Amino acid sequence: MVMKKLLRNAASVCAASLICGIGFASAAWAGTDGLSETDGASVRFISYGDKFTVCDTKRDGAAAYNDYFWYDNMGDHRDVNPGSAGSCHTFNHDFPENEAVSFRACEDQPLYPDDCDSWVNRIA
Ligand SMILES: [Ca+2]
Repeated sequence: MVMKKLLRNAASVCAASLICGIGFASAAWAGTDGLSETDGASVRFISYGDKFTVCDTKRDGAAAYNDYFWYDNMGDHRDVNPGSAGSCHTFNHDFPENEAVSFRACEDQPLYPDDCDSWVNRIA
């Protein structure tokens, strides 16, 4: 968490000057971004800030959600897009630095098993 704050500060210094180049690049954190998509839902993970953006991509009456876990021993968690088709909602988290995060885009099917993509594994 502290490291991310430092990097955010470093990024804003970089934005304001041209001096940062190599120093900032070598200090880059190890987080990796990712995308999971299924018919009717998409989830994008941005490791910088630990954000999930959950989009409902189909007008079918089924809600889109992000099914995710990380190693907090609390099992699966859900970020449910509260909007309707065409909407996206971003959820902010604060995972430990360099923690493995697994997630998948899902569609909440009232009458059938939920339609989920396969798991995507990334680094927070
Ligand atoms: Ca939908």
